[in-house]
Amino acid sequence: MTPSQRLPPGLSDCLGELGLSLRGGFVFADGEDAPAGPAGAPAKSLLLIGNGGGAMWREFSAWLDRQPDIMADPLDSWTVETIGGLAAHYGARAVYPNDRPWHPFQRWAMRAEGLKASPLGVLMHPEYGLWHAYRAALLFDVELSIQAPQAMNHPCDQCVDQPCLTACPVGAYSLSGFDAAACAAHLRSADIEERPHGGCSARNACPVGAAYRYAPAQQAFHKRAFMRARG
Ligand code: B12
Repeated sequence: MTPSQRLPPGLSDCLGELGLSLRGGFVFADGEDAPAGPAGAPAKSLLLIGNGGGAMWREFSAWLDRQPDIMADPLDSWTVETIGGLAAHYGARAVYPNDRPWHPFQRWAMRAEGLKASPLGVLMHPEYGLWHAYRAALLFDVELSIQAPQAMNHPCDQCVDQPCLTACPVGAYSLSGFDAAACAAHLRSADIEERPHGGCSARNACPVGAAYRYAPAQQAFHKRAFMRARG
């Protein structure tokens, strides 16, 4: 058996400077269908990187202001530039949520952090609520010493009213799933910038992690990206 190696020193601090954080990780089981690591063979370990709240937005916006050209997907470009650099430094291979074919980021997050899905499908975090996302995963050829996630409280279990399921003006969310077409059609007909929160009424109706709600500019940015993804 390969001895476990400690986590890359300084990685958390580097991520903190970008407004990001290490969101746990795991060691792939023997024979598991793992994505390729940096050497091309199936990776042994995975570390998940994400944002909780809007700290990343400040760093990203400052970077965007310095860019000479308009980009199609600036957040993806920023992420590849920053995390890609860290991956090279630490001998890892970075993969991103928008890579095709899609990697199972939510499944990885459930495993790494012990989170569960909210009724909206977005994973619920006991501290950040619905105001968090994943920006990259680092794949390593070595077995890292990674603690299993602690048992997490799942706030949706105690939420009787479930305001997230009734706040959407076009009923895009229901227990049978998310109607992305209805959401996109509504957004196209409304002026996102005129909404006080700039984004999704269902997500904003959730009381958990209210202190981490993204600023209206960030919410509107993600909504515009969603509309581009929907064509
Ligand atoms: C395609 C996509 C979309 C599509 C379709 C989403 C859909 N509901 O089908 C569109 C454009 C509509 C979309 C919208 C949004 N998305 Co999206 N999306 C993705 C993307 C790129 C791929 C999803 C996928 O198919 N993955 C491949 C499968 C194999 O991975 P998976 O982990 O197994 O995912 C599956 C499970 O999570 C499962 N699932 C869903 N709910 C539950 C519940 C339980 C209990 C279980 C077991 C499984 C399960 O469904 C997923 C798809 O099959 C992912 C990033 C990624 N690579 O995963 C982001 C991702 C899922 N999206 C994300 C977000 C934040 C959003 C939006 C809020 C963005 C916005 N501002 O509008 C909305 C929310 C819409 C919603 N409620 O679903 C985040 C979720 C973060 C989180 N906290 O959970 C992700 C992970 C991206 C990221 N950078 O972090 N998205």
